Amino acid sequence: MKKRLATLVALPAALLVPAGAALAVSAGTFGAALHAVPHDHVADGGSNVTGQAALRLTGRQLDVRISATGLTPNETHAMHIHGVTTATNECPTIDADANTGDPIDPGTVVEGVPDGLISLSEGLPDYGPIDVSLTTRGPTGPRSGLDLERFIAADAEGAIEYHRSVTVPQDVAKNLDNLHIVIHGADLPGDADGSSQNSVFEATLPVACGEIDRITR
Ligand SMILES: [Cu+2]
Repeated sequence: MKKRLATLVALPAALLVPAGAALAVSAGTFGAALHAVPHDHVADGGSNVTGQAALRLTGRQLDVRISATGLTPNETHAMHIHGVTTATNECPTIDADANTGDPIDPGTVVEGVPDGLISLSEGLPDYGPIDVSLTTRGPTGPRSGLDLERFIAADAEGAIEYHRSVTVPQDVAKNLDNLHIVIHGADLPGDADGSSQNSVFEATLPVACGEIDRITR
């Protein structure tokens, strides 16, 4: 009887909470289909990374599962949630290949002449800054964005299966469906080192991108 009374007392209090406050705790499930970032197939060696992400949000806790194939095998791949939280962002199209001579492009770049690749900085206007670094251990903030040794390595077949629960900033939690997931890193045929890890350009090259959509509340 005592318990029931407590419930009856609690109910009116709940009704007094303004409607908007119900959204204060962000929650729901989200998904993203990861598609290859458009590149010239000669320039990127035929890279074709595809995958999917499944996200479950409870408050600021985000459970992230990502599977992808087609990655450079046996190498780590930086993965981030990107985007300006106050705007809807899109994955870049090949039009982003402006070759404005950004410092991350290789020495062979001819300013203004597209090289068939969308570099990290060329893609940034479309998919925005790093919001969350999907590392395997340690911090997950933007400053971990290029800590390659803490990102997942693809297996010998070029596949990844990532799972981690991360704490995300409030504005990321609230605007998750404005944002994207981007996977980086490709060994390009333009050099003979057989690795993406010796060059910032290759290690950060966006290879797959997927816009995050809400599935359930
Ligand atoms: Cu990124």
